Amino acid sequence: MKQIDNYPTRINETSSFIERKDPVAHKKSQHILQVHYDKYVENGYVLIKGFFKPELVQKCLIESNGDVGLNTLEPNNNGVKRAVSGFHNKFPFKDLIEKDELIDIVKNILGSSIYIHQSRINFKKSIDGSGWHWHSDFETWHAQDGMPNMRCLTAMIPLTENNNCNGSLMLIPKSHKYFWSSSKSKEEISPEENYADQKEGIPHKDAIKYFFNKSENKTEMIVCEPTDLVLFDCNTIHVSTQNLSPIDRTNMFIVYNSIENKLVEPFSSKNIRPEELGSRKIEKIY
Ligand SMILES: O=C(O)CCC(=O)C(=O)O
Repeated sequence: MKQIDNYPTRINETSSFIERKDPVAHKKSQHILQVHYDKYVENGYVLIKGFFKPELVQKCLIESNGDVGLNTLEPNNNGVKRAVSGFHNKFPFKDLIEKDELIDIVKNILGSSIYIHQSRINFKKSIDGSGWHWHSDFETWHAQDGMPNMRCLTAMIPLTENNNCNGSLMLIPKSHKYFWSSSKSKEEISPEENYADQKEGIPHKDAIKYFFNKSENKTEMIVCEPTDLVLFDCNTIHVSTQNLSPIDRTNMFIVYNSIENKLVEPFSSKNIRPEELGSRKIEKIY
């Protein structure tokens, strides 16, 4: 039976907005404060200070420099490593990713058992590390990976300081409530190319203005430090600019998906992306 496409994208000649059809959260875990849960539901993200032990975060930072997964290079051919993905079964990363309280929070928000759709570290090297344009992760995961619905979230775990000048993540509060359906691309772009340097699924200026207006013209830069945790919904619109500071900025991103939202055929792509970018094997269910 063909899966219903609740969020068609990269199919039509023009772009449009679609109201979100899925709940943002199902339940509050005992391990998250009410104020944090409410912020997550209302804004589509929340910053929780001091969630992890510094020693473990430091260990992950050190290990991230080794050969831990599928490497992606910066798009400008400078040979600099942009990201690595697919390391969630390896130590010491596994210890952060499987922290009981985190798993419980995510399972309650997503309202089911969960598995890891993607694990990645973005290196954002000093000066050489480029950024990511405005996008909703779900738009890509739906189009290219066949993720049916918005029942997925990302835990961002800063391994270094994220400050005002090293390309910290910026999000548009409340943008998770609407899906921006992208117009069809005029040229064929491979999934690998689009991952290293996103060209498809980037909302145009007027779409960004629309999201701004819905959020009372706000964006929020997430200034945070190692030991903090940022949770953001799969459809929250975000951007991340180049790191022009003299110090590298390294962040880990763990994408948890509901077991009731497993990948099907991509909704708008002929190719299946590598296992490291969109897991189909599901080695472990939490
Ligand atoms: O590294 C960052 O700050 C965010 C990158 C991003 O937007 C993404 O990987 O989807």
